[in-house]
Order: sequence, then structure tokens, then C-alpha cells
Amino acid sequence: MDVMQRSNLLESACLFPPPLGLKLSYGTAGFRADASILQSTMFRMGILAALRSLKTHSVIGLMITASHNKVSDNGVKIADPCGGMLSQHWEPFSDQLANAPDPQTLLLLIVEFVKKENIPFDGAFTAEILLGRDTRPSGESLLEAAKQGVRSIVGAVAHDMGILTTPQLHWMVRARNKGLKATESDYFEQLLSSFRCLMDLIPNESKMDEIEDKLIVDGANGVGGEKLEVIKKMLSGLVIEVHNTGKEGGILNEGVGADFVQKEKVVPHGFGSNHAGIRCASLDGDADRLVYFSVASNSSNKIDLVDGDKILSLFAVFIKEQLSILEGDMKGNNNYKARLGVVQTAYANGASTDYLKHLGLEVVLTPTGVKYLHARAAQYDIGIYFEANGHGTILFSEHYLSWLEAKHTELSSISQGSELQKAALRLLAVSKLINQAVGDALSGLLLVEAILRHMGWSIHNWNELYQDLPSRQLKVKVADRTAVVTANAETVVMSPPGLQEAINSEIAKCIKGRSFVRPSGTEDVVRVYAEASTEEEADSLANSVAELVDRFLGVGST
Ligand code: G16
Repeated sequence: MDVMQRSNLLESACLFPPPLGLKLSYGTAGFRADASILQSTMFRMGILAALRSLKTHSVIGLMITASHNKVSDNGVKIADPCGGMLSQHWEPFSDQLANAPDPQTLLLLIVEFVKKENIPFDGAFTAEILLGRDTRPSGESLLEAAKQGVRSIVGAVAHDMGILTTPQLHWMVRARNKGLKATESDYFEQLLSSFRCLMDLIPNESKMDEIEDKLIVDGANGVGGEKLEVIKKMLSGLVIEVHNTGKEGGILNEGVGADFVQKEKVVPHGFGSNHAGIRCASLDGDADRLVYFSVASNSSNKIDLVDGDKILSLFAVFIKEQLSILEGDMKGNNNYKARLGVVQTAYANGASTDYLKHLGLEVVLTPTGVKYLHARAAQYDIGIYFEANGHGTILFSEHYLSWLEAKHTELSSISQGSELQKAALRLLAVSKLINQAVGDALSGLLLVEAILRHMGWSIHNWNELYQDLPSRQLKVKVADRTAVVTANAETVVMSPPGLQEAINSEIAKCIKGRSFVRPSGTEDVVRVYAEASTEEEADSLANSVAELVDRFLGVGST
């Protein structure tokens, strides 16, 4: 790094002093905090993104969003060259950058890191960053801070991609680095053409008439509703009505959205008994999560939730069906058996895991956070991952896709229109429809809709795949949530000592009881999950465990 670069960094860093006395942490999916204190973090993540671009010789993404958090919060997620989350290897550096107390310390950290990582500053490659933001009002000024961060690395270029869903930005980064078409209209075109392909391949015998044409979507008053309005205009064979678009004056994520619906299990604002029986879906604030629900027919505000686990199960059934057609009667010479695996977290309802295992699938658990699930799913030919909160996708390995392309070409020449050829084509269409970079509510929704029509299933048929065990989630505010240390994919508390034993004795009081606690990586709380054979038991187990958390770590304790 030459003198000009150093003085450039120092000068611009002086414009973004960090908030005093606050420790920021990269968390489950990037930094998140009250938007008013994030200017310096955003500036510094702009620097980090530019360094990452130089290091990887690739385009990097920077998304300004706090996803499901309240509207006054904001945050930043970095997309790596493959479109996935920032390499975990760089997370400690991002924590150090965010927390450097003054410009001199910041510069020193950068100089040392550049040396350690051998980041080239020879001008041979131009760092390029794609910036996106959700609809939060704070996004605009934070975008300016991020741009200045990018530009403080001499020669680096920041492209403002405007208001996007988080998965759109991840998709664009991946597409750019693969040399593919990468604009927003390319994204829509890819989704819609692969959706059309799946719809055209629906078997004639499918009982399509049993499925309501109409889908009502809760847009969480965020960016997802806005983008769905665009998709809707280009669709045929599916009628989408979007509520909570944000244009009716509703507040982002307040009483609406996938997180609210999944955690509270009640109707979002704007939905009621007049929607009973209709297929409904809910997106979160940046449209990377999707859950479905139907409104209970009595006049209560209760819903029948169809969560991420059930979306995973629907996808698994469909993929498995296509694989058994393709692999059951292999014609030609080029035959191969795909390794299919599913990835969940401890939040997965126990009934879903049992169901998936019953299907004969390999099921693995990882800690919470797409970054963990994605990495694990990428180890299969086809890896399906979902968190119960609705965040997930289906990954196809490059190796499997090449095989599938070749197989499809071969089948098209020897048995065009055969079931085998159709199965290969369906799998190829799924790989294009479903976002290969990250969980994406919009592409997930189109795939769910195509599969329901393929199966001839109503939302009720789908929901009956298995019966969820009653579950309850609570949040506990504590003095220091980092005092909770977990192991075994977050199923066991290692610290504070004695907490796990106390949780175990509460679990032992319930039939089919299961409970765990973990520090949230997106909010300043400890999360409690409990499930049991009845609603009452699940509620009481969650409450007792929350009390234990409070007793061991409560606001008063240290
Ligand atoms: C982020 C992550 C998800 C994770 C969620 C909750 O979601 O991308 O993988 O499940 O946070 O994390 P926590 O329980 O640690 O708060 P999003 O949609 O908010 O970006």
C-alpha cells in the first residue's frame, strides 16, 4: 500500500467516527444495529468489500438490510464471489474493522491484514462492488457511507444497483463472476422462463383443478412485495395478490412478515377470516425467507403454518420423485446416481426430521445461519437446506449439472418426450429457478407453486405430509448474551455451567420434549426453543427454560 492509499484511507476514515463505547459483532448474517449508529460500520464494510474484491479478483456484493429486524434497525451483509455469504475466515477481520476506535488504528489493521492475506495493490485488478439496499429509509444515507468506504481504496468502483431483495443482489454477484447475464431483468427472465418450463411439464393427470389459482402474499411492507408486483405482471397460470406492499402505509416487519408469522403463528396484518382456506405466503423484510400458511376457518386469528421444514419436505419429495424416474430406468450408457442430502438446524420440527429420514434421506444438522447450512448442502450433488424460519434453497453441484445437461441431450435424441427426458428437464429447470447463491423467497415461492400443481396438492394436502409437534419460541433479554456458549449444532449449552443440566430436568417432565437455547446473532437476546407432544407442554417447557435463562443470565446478572 503506497502513501497515497494510506492518506486516502486516513482522510476518509476521519469523516466516519465509530460510535463510542459500543462493541459491534458480525453475527449470524452480518452487522445489525440501530441505523443511527451504523455510518462508520457501513463505511468500513465498504473498505472490507473492496479488499475482498482485490483478494479474490472478483466482484463482491454489499447489501444494506436488517432483514426481519424492526424498521429503525439496519445492517450489512457481504456477498462473496460465489454469491454466498462472506467467507467465515474474514469475519474476525470485519469485527476488528468495525470496532477500531480511531482512523490510525483502522489503518494499521488494514495494513497488517493486507500483508497477512497478501492482498495485491499493484493496480492490475480493479475492485468492483455491487451495492444493494432494502426499502428502509436509513438505507440511502448508509449507502453513501458504504460507497465512500469502497472509494477509499484507490481505483475501486462501487455500482449502486438500487433497491433489491437480498437474494437478488447475491444472484447478481454470482452471475457477474460466472460471466453470465446479471441485471435485475435477467434475474426475472431466468425465474420466469424456468417456472414456465416446469409448468409446461406438469403431468396431464395432475389434479390441477383441486388447486386454487390464487395465492395471497404478505409482503412484510418491504422490498419483496414490490418485486413480486413486477413478477406478477409477467406470469400466467398463477394469480398472485400482494398485501402489505408498504404502499398502504404499513410499517416494515411490524405485525407482518415471515418472521412474525412463523414465530407468533397468527395472521399478519391485513389477513383475516375472509381469507380462510386460501393459500397464503409471507416474505420477510428483505425477501430471503418464505413461509406459507392458511387462515383457520373459525374467526380466531390462528393460522395453520407451513414453515421452512415443510417447504424443504415438499422440495425433497419432488426432487426424489424426479431422481427415481431418472435413475430407475437408466437408458443409454451415461448413468449416474445422485447423492441427495438435506440440511436442517436444531429449530427443525422433530416431526419434519423423522419424515425426511423416513423418506430415506440423509439429514444433517448445522448451527443456525445460512452460511453453515449452505456450506454443508454444497457437499452433495443435490443439497436441500432450509431453516424452519423459511430461509433455504436447493444447491446443485457443477459436476452433477454437467452430467444432467449431457444426460438430457442424450435422452432428447433417443427418447424425446419420455418420462426420463422430462425428469431431467425438470431438474434442470429447478436448478435455474431456485437461487443457487442463497435462500430466496421469490424463487422459492415460484418453485412451491409449480410443485403443488405438479403434485395436484392443495395447501392442506401439503400440510398433511406430517403433523408438526407443537413448538414455542421465546426471546429473553439478558445482560450479556455472549455468555451463552453452545455445542453440537447449538443443541447443548456448555456455558454458563449448570444451565444445560437444569434444561434437561425440565425436558424430562414432557412427553417428546426437546428444548435448547442460543444467543441470537441478529438481535440482542437469547432465543429459547421448545417442543413437546401438546401445545400446553411446549408452552410450559419454553416458559420454564426462559426462566432458567433469566435466572442464570438475567439482566441483573453479569
Ligand atoms: C439471518 C440468517 C439466518 C438466521 C437468522 C436468525 O436471517 O441469515 O440464517 O436463521 O438470521 O438468526 P438469529 O437467530 O441468530 O437471530 P435474516 O433473514 O434475518 O437475514
